Amino acid sequence: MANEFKSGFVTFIGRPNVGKSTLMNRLIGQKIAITSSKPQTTRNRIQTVYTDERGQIIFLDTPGINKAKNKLGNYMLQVAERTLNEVDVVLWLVEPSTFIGGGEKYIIEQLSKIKTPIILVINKIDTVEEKDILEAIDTYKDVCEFAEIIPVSALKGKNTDDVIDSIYKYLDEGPMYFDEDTITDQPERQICAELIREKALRLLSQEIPHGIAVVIDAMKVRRHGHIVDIDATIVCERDSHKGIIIGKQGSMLKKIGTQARIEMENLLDMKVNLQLWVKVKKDWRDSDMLLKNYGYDK
Ligand code: GDP
Ligand code: K
Ligand code: MG
Repeated sequence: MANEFKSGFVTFIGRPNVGKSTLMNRLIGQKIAITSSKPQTTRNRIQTVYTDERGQIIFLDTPGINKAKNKLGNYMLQVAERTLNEVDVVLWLVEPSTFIGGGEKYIIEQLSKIKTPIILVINKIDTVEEKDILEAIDTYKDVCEFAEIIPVSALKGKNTDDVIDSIYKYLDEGPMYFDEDTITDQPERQICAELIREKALRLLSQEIPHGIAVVIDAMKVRRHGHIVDIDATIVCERDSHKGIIIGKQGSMLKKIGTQARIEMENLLDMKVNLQLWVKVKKDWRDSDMLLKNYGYDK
């Protein structure tokens, strides 16, 4: 019999900065460039999709499981607990340490209530020595019932393939939920806007970037040829900011555009013709209407 196609849902938990985003990018990044992405009904919970010949893994975001301080916190906690119970595998990321802090203890408490297989991922092993890894394993191995314990470096890509292999052990036969070329439910437009914002954040001085938003005005694939025309606007709060964003004879805007374009071409797997504009909208951050218009209505 041919191998069955497996699929299932996986969520990451772990303290801030333990490397969840880095690991997620690493796991899905090695495979595919986006050529299509369709919004789904469960969209706000789905983050990324990994597909290979064995099956499909959908990585979900879990709202933080920090102690609840108010009603909203309580609600988030319930959602988080439900997510932990509903997924097929939980990946818990920790640092290679022999100290189990308060943040970890709270997570352990939550994990003790669920029946989902838990894979302990000890991340950032590139920062310590072999013996420290062993000590960390020793520290953690009995705090929960783990399906697997995997030391990795998400940053360097060390042992990250083992994470995928281990996840598959705990998935059953299932459907292909998304096209094999889907890697995220985020619309391409939004990712392209974020790429421009990221470049602006990195290239501009401190004060301006917080006052900017990026809007994709148009995104059209040319009918013949492998090229997409993208028009985008950087919105800022002051005329003086506009001058800085554009730079001497357009030099700053050109830099932002070039860096963003290169990443868009990788992402879309197409040539990109990017036209960037800069507009001033005073106080856009205080205007519900404008916030909505710029995609921040959540
Ligand atoms: P998150 O808050 O859990 O999503 O953590 P991030 O993925 O944003 O990572 C936080 C920081 O840790 C970033 O500066 C990463 O570059 C760094 N980081 C993540 N994984 C590793 C790793 O394997 N080794 C090292 N040295 N740094 C890492
Ligand atoms: K972070
Ligand atoms: Mg993160």
